[in-house]
Amino acid sequence: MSDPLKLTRYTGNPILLPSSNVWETDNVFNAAIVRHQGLVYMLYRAQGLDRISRIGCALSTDGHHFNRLHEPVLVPETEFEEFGVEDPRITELDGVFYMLYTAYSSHGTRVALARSENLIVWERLGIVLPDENNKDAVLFPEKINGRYAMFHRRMPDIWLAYSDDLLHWTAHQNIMQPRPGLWDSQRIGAGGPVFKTEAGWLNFYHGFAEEHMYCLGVALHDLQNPARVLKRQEEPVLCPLAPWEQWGDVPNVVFTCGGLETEDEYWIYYGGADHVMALATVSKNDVRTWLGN
Ligand code: BMA
Repeated sequence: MSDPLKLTRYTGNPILLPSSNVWETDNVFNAAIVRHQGLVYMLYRAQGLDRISRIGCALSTDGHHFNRLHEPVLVPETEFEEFGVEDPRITELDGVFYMLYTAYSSHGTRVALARSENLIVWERLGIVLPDENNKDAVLFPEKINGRYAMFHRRMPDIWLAYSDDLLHWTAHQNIMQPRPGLWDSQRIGAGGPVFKTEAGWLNFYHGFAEEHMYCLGVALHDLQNPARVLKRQEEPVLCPLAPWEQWGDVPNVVFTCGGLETEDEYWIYYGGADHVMALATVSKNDVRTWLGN
């Protein structure tokens, strides 16, 4: 048995802080990450003094240094978004970007879908899981057996569902549950879009335990049938240890909504303490070693 897989923090963390823009003076966190036309786009959840979540956008050439747009790209509009639009996860399918996000209102939390061709102008497609409190939904980067696939979260578990049009979801399956006594003992939720490897889909997910701590973990899902969890590490890959992860708006939180694949590494972007954005990486060699165990 080799050592457990761990993420390594980027030394320049945190990589995005709140700014003097009124809609993002308090917190910038839980961002989707996408490569597009030679740039890295970070679409992050932002909160100002009104505590309403909006989605801001920052751009980078190297994935480390970001310049932000001064206006948010998605602001609450519908009755389901009264308290905010939260935790975007973006997947590119056939040249179109799809964002699943949490619409939060007095109705509760709903999974909503929007589409864009440039990551700046978004068109709402609606609530995709009506009449249920749900969040942490993320689309797979390709169809599986001819259908779109997504993870979502029915408390406290990760679920899988399929669709032909991205709007109507069927074949819901409960595929992964919290593990008593471990760091993910209370509830779990998917992270960003899964990464494809020869061995399966790599899923960096979050888990929450009694001590009120959010950590990140890793699981591997079968390529043809992601409901089959082939491997799931007992230890977390990242827990709140750095000051910006332990102290912020909500203490002791690392929470991911997206990452990037480079030639040699996976880059996992995450919110620290619901307050800032940070980055941690893992080499593909280490992942291969972990897969071989
Ligand atoms: C979850 C989500 C995340 C948040 C986390 C920790 O329920 O709301 O946006 O980062 O709690 O507060």
